[in-house]
Amino acid sequence: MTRIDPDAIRRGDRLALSRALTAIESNDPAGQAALAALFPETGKAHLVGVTGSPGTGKSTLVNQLARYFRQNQSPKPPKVGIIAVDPSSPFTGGALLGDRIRMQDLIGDPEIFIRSMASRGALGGLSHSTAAFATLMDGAGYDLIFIETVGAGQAEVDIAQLAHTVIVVEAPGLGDDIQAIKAGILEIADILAVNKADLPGSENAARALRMMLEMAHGKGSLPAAGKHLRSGSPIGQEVTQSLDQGWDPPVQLVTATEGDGIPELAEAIQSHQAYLQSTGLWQAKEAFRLQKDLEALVRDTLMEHWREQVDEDRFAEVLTDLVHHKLSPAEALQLLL
Ligand SMILES: Nc1nc2c(ncn2[C@@H]2O[C@H](COP(=O)(O)OP(=O)(O)OP(=O)(O)O)[C@@H](O)[C@H]2O)c(=O)[nH]1
Ligand SMILES: [Mg+2]
Repeated sequence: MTRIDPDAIRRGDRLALSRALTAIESNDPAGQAALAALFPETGKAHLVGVTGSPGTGKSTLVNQLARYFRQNQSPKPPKVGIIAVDPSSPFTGGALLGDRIRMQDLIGDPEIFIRSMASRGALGGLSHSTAAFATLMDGAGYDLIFIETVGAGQAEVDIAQLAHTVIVVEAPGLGDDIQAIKAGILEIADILAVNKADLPGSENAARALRMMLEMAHGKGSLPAAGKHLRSGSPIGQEVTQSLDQGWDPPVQLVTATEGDGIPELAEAIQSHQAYLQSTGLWQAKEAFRLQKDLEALVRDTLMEHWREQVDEDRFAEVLTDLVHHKLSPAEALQLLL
């Protein structure tokens, strides 16, 4: 086990933070030890998820937002952390390289910390590691943390659970917008950014999204911010039920490459934060995420303990009987536990 000094992370030592993140990724207990030491001081950072189809301009957008917050927020600009989650790294190595180049102009700023993550097989899964990354950055004093994920299946559900604010990035010419909406992307969006507004079709895409939103958030439905809190969390339920004022996800046109629309997007991010804090949803989201995170961790840990204890031959035997339909899954479970 490597030794990582939590005080160094607190002081803003980037190398110490970097080493802690690496330890988390590789299941080195030093990572969790650092996290445990910092944990009491965390829970302050605003976690902003940025998700959407590949190539919509998420990295370019995050780059611009980070710069904007650093340059235009007085008196004290926030320290900005960026986590680029890459769930399928063997296939998107090129994209990651692109991210590095695009994010290059942020690198000179000592108050911006960028880290990409390609973690599989970590206890608690990818979302657990992402949460741990965010917590460590929070402990290192980063006030605003962007988490970029490619919106594909589970990843977008995970980001809705982790982030306080979810920005869904769309772009014209990437196929059927309705398709993206079907995939549940509207469910999780607190803010919709239609990027590449310099290209034809962006106005139409924005209009289509606004229409879909109006239908989805019509009378009687829950506000987007509370939606994914409904299931499984008693705390979330209480808060969403007591909400008398909802949040209407804005649809904003941006041209990330030029910086057009970035100030408005930054403002929407801050309004959403204020909304969460004034309604109690901020705490509800935090509680819900910690609950889900703990459950995933318990599940993985129990599974690991069980695999260590179960007799390999016995397991193979039962599995063979299951495959040959001599045992039902429930009977197999009875024999193994
Ligand atoms: N025309 C135009 N191109 C843009 C804009 N924003 C980004 N791009 C281009 O779109 C491409 C993809 O941008 P990225 O920022 O890497 O997109 P991404 O969503 O992070 O991509 P992945 O991480 O691979 O999913 C790049 O070539 C950008 O230069 C924009 O506002 N207008
Ligand atoms: Mg990217």
